[in-house]
Amino acid sequence: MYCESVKNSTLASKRWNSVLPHRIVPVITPFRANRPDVQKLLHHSQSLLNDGMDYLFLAGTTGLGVSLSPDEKISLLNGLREFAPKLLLQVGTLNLEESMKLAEQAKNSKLHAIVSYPPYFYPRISDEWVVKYFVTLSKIYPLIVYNYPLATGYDISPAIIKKVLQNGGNVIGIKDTLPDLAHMLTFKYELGNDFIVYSGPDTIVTSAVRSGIDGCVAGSANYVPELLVKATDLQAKLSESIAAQKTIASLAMLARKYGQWAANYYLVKAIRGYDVGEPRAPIYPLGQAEEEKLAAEAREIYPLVKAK
Ligand code: ELE
Repeated sequence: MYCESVKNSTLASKRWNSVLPHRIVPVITPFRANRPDVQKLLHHSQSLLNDGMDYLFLAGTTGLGVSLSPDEKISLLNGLREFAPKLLLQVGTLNLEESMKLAEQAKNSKLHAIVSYPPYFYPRISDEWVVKYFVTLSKIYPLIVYNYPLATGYDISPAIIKKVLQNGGNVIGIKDTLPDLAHMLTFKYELGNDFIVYSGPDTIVTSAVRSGIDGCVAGSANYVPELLVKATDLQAKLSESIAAQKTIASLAMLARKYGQWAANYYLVKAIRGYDVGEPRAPIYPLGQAEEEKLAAEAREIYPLVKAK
């Protein structure tokens, strides 16, 4: 039953022909004067696809998706229409009707798949409600569950996914953002090899793909996609992949030091040499001095960083 739903899904049927692992970038949403700048998004997205990314994940955590209105999310989709088969959209919100509309929009736009957090913020919600939520959304369009317990307060287990599938839901995979490879592998072991598992943390991409995880969704791909490709290249020498992984981890740690959700924007500018606007409050832009210090520190870690 579950295998059938996986095989019938858009993502899975493409997956049979596409080369694993998948490199997915949770794209930054560029803002200008507090509004999404779709032109900058388009330029950044094209550039990331050119540099080896297989899919673009819109309105995720790095994309500051939870602070976007439904219309703004749709404006991102419309701006990137030409890449529809390569797009994933985060549709999870605290308003189910709104999430369902986004899922419908994803379906109409023929996106690759939708992605969703569980209902977040409310402590102690029952598994039954989480199951209902995912069943509802995945009946509209094939769904990848986004597990990020640090942010949502809720850890998704293989048992929850099984219940969604038993209730007619079409969950085709999970994006697991926990620095815990064993947790990711449990989904593979319990749901079978056809169930897609993507690794979320930037710091373990090489270990993840070398262990049979299907791909990575890495925020650092916004500024070093070439390193994500190297770190996840199963044909590369392991020592080369590990070296790329170490640099990614150092840059991701540097981003955390400055506040990663804002720092990501400035790392794109410092490393890739073009402007992706700025974040939106409550994620605040870095000041000029901080931006320069971040760029200098990034240059120490990754000498290819473009001098301004
Ligand atoms: C990762 C986050 C998590 C990527 C998104 C993503 O941004 O939507 O620092 O490991 O918690 O889940 O970047 O970052 P860390 O999917």
